[in-house]
Amino acid sequence: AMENFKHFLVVLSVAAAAGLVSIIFVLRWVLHFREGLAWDGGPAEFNWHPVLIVIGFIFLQGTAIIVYRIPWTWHRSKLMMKFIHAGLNLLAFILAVISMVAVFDFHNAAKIPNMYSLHSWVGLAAVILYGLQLVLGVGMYLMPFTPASWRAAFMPLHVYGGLFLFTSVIAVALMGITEKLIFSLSNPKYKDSPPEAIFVNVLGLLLVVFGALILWIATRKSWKRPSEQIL
Ligand code: ASC
Repeated sequence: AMENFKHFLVVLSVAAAAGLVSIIFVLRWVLHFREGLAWDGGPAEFNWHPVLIVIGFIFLQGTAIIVYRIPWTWHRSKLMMKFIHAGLNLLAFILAVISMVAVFDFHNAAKIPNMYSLHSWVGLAAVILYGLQLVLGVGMYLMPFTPASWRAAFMPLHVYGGLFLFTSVIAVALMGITEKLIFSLSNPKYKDSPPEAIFVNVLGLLLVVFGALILWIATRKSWKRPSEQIL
């Protein structure tokens, strides 16, 4: 049991480090290499998009997924942990919506078309399905009158849906990063590997590592909340 706990701590620490360094990297990307952050219809408004996605849709969603696995929360009530899980996911959803408003605003001001790229199609689908997952999750697991049989029947879909959406969001972020580097690097171009290209490629790698570790933590049966290991 002690060995199990130590392994959990190591993986959680590396995941937290990868997540926090990703946030530092996306901030350095927009503040040092790009136009900074502002809400003015210009490129600095677009820059809220990657920043809010990495903080909300990736880091907070990843944290929400593994909150039930944290041993020092196991003395808290299940209901309290459900509120934290739902609250983090709600915050992630709100930040994802704001991050999309920043893109549409910037596109419209600069007369760039909306919703033509694969990044935008899969990304919008992910935000819509995430909203659906949130509404169904609250309805199923936070409404006191929902029958236990419905909760149990829906749980495999809720778990699968959550892991699928989290994985999809990371894939969509990698497409967005690639797009942005191809669009914005000129002289030297992306293919010439300027410092920004290398730096942002590393950001993409960090997002993959964070995703891989969250999925690992979420799928270890022996790391589940004790009352849940029987399920
Ligand atoms: C809940 C809850 C669970 C599931 C389970 C059904 O509301 O806290 O762990 O539903 O009871 O699988």
